[in-house]
Amino acid sequence: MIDIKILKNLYKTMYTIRTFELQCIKLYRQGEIRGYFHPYLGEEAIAAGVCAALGGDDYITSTHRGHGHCIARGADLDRMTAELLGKKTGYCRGLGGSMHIADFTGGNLGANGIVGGGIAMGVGAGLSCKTQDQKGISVIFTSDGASNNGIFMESLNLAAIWKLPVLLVIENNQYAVSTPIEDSTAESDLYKRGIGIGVDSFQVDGNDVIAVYSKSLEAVKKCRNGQGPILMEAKTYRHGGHHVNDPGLYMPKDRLEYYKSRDPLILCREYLTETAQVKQDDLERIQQEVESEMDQAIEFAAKSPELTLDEFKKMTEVY
Ligand SMILES: Cc1ncc(C[n+]2csc(CCOP(=O)(O)OP(=O)(O)O)c2C)c(N)n1
Ligand SMILES: [Mg+2]
Repeated sequence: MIDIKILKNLYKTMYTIRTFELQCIKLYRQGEIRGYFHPYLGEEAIAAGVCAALGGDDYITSTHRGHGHCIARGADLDRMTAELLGKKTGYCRGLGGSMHIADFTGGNLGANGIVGGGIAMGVGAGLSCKTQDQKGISVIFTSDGASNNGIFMESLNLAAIWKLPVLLVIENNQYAVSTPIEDSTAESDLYKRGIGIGVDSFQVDGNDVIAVYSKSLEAVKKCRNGQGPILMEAKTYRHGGHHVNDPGLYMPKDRLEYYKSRDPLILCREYLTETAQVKQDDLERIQQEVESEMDQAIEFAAKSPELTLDEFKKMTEVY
């Protein structure tokens, strides 16, 4: 069985992502966060499970739905919340916001407003790991809609030819905005795309953090041993519409209810208490810890200043 400490950390990461998203949705509705906001609710097990299998030298590239990846890669909630609120204490001095947050110190090369925009960048990071003899590997988080962009096959094919240490993760939430996957591809098991170009490819239940973590450990090990690239398709479902203002009325109620009953946090809690014998009190302590970190992050962000026009001008002079 997986070490209890790791199991508790997987739960903590997912609970942190969930708490962050729910609090930021509130802040968005209060007008404190501007622009777009794509919640990761329901998909937390993927970021948590994959990132727990990584080491300090590894890189990730993210998507437009990237808060979960950033948190799972160890970002500080104070600086993340400040970034979303457009404050200068944020990771990108408040200029990146939700869709362009990056944290180079954690090997997070950034979220991306361009669907599929992180794929070629991630292959580039994998190429640098290999050619510059670095220890790290590159993990590319991408999505079902993005897998229909030409850049997806082009990049994966190059990674395969060059045998790069790349783990490409498709977060298949079965929608691209309001288009269900069945309307955009005749083969909705997306991992099969890798097989045709000689890439070790598999599917995993994206709502089961234990499964994601275990399969990620194997995949990361293979990448480190020069057996990359690897394609992982993690099947999941959004808990709501495409973005915070989309009620998602096109999502069939019974399907949504089915996936909500398989909420990754519920599944993990069940595994922890029933199989791993973790006490309910321990889980509640973790939750309280996260909630107070989040309260503190909101306070920090609210008190932080925005960049002044002069500071902004000085920054842009550099370029
Ligand atoms: C190149 C590009 N095309 C279109 C868009 C508009 N757009 C933003 S999100 C999105 C859907 C993406 O769906 P998917 O790749 O499955 O990611 P998900 O939102 O489901 O996580 C689209 C079409 C964009 N941002 N970039
Ligand atoms: Mg999708």
